[in-house]
Amino acid sequence: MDDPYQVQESLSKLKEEFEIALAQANTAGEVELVRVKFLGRKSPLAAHLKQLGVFPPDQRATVGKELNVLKTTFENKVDEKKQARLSQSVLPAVDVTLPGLVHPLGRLHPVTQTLQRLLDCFRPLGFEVVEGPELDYEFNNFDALNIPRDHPSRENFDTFFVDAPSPEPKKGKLLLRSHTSPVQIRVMQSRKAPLRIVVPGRVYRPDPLDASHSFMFHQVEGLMVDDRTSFTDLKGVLAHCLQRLFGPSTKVRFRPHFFPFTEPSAEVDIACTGCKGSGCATCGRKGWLEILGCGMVHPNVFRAVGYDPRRVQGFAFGMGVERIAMLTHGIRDIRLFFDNDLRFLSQF
Ligand code: 2U9
Repeated sequence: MDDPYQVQESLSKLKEEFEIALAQANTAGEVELVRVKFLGRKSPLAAHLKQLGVFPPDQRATVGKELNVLKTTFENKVDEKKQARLSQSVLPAVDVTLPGLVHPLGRLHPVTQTLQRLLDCFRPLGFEVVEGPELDYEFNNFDALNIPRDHPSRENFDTFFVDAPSPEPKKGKLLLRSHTSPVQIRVMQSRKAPLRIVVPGRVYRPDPLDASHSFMFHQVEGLMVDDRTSFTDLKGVLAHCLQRLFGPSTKVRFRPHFFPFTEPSAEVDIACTGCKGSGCATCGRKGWLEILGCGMVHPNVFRAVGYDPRRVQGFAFGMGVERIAMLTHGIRDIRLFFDNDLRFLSQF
């Protein structure tokens, strides 16, 4: 394009295009794009400036001047638009009379809440809270608890064995504990009597999943060992805690039962919280709800940990935390605890 008139025509078209593009640019980013398009290294204006040399010297000054005027015009208009956008984006004044933002608070899971309430019943009676590994040896989970390898009671504690070599083959295979009792075994192996401990934690059993069974659930177990500890102590401690949990007038009954690790053993019921004993759907018309199991520690358990059963006596108990949470809140399906649905969880 070596004709100054042609250049002038092209520049006035360019100016028109520039005006439209700048008017349509609404954000700082869009204004910057207009600047690059009309003033950048690859812009038509830059191309014209590069071609100035094709004009004879007398025309070159005129065309050059026109190009420079247009360049300055573009630059000024882009700057103006940028300034205007900056002054518009100043934050609006804060209305201090508006109510504050409410930040939603998290809460403890209903199983954790129940677990803490249970532990709080035993702490004031001198019971220390102890935790231990979820992965343990066959010896600690079964043998030390008077559940020998061929004993039919072992079938009640169906087990997840771990497919890995045992670091201590003398203690048997590795497994996911089926109750928290192996922790009490570990405590007795490492400490002398007297002992008062409560042991909370997850336990694992390969039960098919249904409304009342989960392959993982929580237990609280307890153990008291002293030179003289009686079934009366056991009844007193458990009745006190159950009445603290379910109300001072809650009726408690002990039914004879069998556990390999305690002798004598009992299951403990409370009068149904739904019907107060007259019979309803919650208690299956029995009037009573089974809450926990307990008994006097079997002499073989003391022998397995190196305690002398002629010198010490003890009681033990165990309960399922989900079961107690279900009874307390009238929850009919254990799976609700593990679905992590906030519509359920935020009710507690
Ligand atoms: C040691 C000695 C004895 C713990 C006990 C129970 C009775 C019991 C069940 C309740 C419902 C397990 O969660 S559940 O399925 N537990 O009935 N547990 S006595 O006895 C022990 C523990 C450790 C050294």
